[in-house]
Amino acid sequence: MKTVLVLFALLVAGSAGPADNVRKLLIGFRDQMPCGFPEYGLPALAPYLRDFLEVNKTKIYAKFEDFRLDGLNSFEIDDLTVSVAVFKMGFGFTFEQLRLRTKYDFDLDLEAINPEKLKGMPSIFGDGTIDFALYNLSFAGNLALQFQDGGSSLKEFKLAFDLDEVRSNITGIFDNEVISQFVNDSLENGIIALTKEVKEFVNEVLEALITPWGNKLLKNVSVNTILGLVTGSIPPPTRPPCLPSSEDLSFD
Ligand SMILES: *[C@@H]1O[C@H](CO)[C@@H](O)[C@H](O)[C@H]1NC(C)=O
Ligand SMILES: *[C@@H]1O[C@H](CO)[C@@H](O)[C@H](O)[C@H]1NC(C)=O
Ligand SMILES: *[C@@H]1O[C@H](CO)[C@@H](O)[C@H](O)[C@H]1NC(C)=O
Ligand SMILES: *[C@@H]1O[C@H](CO)[C@@H](O)[C@H](O)[C@H]1NC(C)=O
Ligand SMILES: CC(=O)N[C@H]1CO[C@H](CO)[C@@H](O)[C@@H]1O
Repeated sequence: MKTVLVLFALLVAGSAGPADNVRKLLIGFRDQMPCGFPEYGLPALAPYLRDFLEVNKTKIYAKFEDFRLDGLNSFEIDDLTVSVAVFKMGFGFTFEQLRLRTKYDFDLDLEAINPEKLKGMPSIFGDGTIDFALYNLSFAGNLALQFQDGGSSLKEFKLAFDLDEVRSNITGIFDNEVISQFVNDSLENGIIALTKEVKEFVNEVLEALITPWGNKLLKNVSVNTILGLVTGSIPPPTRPPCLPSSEDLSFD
């Protein structure tokens, strides 16, 4: 019975292909980012502002004040393929500009993280300001969904990132101007030259960070909802127009 319904949904989906429907959803999401998604408990994301953020664990202390991230809505969709039959999607996004500014206070005890391998390593600390921008940060990858208990989750999630340019002005690293200058220079000139191995490591870290978050989001989303959104039989949510707030992306 379910299969018949699903096939029917596919047949009546009309002329717009699944990739077009997903593209529309993503663009609707992007346009709404300056206003946020109160129905999902998400605040405004472009810019994303937090007065205060603090992490205080045994190995790491981090505090951020006047945290501001601009440009989350600066992404373009380069590529999108949707295969409804196997619930797979391929994607490519480019964030034209992302800029992070914040006051920070940071202390990371390297030795405590791995007492054997990092024995004798000094802790990494700093207290100052961060102004950091990324240009043309792109993500390409694919995902596949699986369904259980009326919800869904990621069965597969692969990601590869790339980057054109970095600008960095972080002050107060080790409380030392020369070291801060050195780190900024290394970030600006070193990240782009990242070796394949380092990139693969970063990709894996990103996959590990995003997967639980994605699964949480998908937990209550049924196969029928996904099919409805992808085939266009469930129209994207309509919201009052969201006027973009002023973003400040120019790095001085
Ligand atoms: C972090 O937590 C520890 C233990 O709970 C506490 O002693 C310490 O004062 C906290 N540090 C800061 C900066 O709040
Ligand atoms: C970002 O990509 C666009 C399009 O390829 C290009 O015109 C622009 O110069 C790039 N920006 C940087 C900072 O490399
Ligand atoms: C770096 O940040 C500091 C502190 O905000 C500021 O005084 C300085 O002008 C900035 N330098 C550059 C090159 O942007
Ligand atoms: C999923 O639904 C259950 C039951 O309705 C609810 O308790 C839970 O908070 C929901 N989880 C998410 C992530 O929305
Ligand atoms: C605080 C600091 O040293 N900022 C420097 C970081 O590096 C860039 C690039 O060399 C400089 O422009 C900043 O002044």
